[in-house]
Amino acid sequence: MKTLFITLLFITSSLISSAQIHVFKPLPYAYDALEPYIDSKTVEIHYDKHHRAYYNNFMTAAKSTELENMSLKQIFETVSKHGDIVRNNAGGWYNHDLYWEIMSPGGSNMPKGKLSEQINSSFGSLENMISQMNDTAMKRFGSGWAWLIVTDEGKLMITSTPNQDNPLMDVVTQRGTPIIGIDVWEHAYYLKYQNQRKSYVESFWKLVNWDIVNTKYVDALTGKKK
Ligand code: MN3
Repeated sequence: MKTLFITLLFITSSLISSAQIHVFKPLPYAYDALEPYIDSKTVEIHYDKHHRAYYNNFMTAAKSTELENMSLKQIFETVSKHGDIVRNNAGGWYNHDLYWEIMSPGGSNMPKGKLSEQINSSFGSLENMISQMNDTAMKRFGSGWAWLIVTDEGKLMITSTPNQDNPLMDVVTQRGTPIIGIDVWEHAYYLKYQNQRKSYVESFWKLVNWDIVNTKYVDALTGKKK
């Protein structure tokens, strides 16, 4: 009986530990779904090579450590303690999840409700917000990201981070919850746009799924940070 109990305990605990919380999500559309703004080959390499490598590298670094059972949000809040491999690869994994999620073939709708009001009161208009975010993306020297974030005070703000950092991390100056992220690493656009980062950044807006961004905005306001 005791042996049976121990066996059951072992099976149960191994089932629990195998239910890992860190899962690599499928791309929510086909590789060619973002054409003509982002070409199929770029999406394929970006998702299946770059994005997947960040995830795999993070999983290797996290193996048999406390990171296996921490949410990404918890990891980012203490990322300065976990070293550069975790910072770069957990960042790269999360940032690309957001990037793919907020795009859809041909884009979708416009900002609405409170998000639309906040964009207008913070930036004057949607066009101004987009133009400021494009400027920020252009000014990021080298590799990194431009972000639209919701600050802890519930305000919208445009920021930028180098490499695979993001505004959830304890290492960045302006923290908040990202609801839009533009990847300005050359791997995100070089095959189609070569050195024309500006054309890529402008095209990005044709793909934004505002329904998802709206949801992310509401979630960020209500504290449901991812
Ligand atoms: Mn990238």
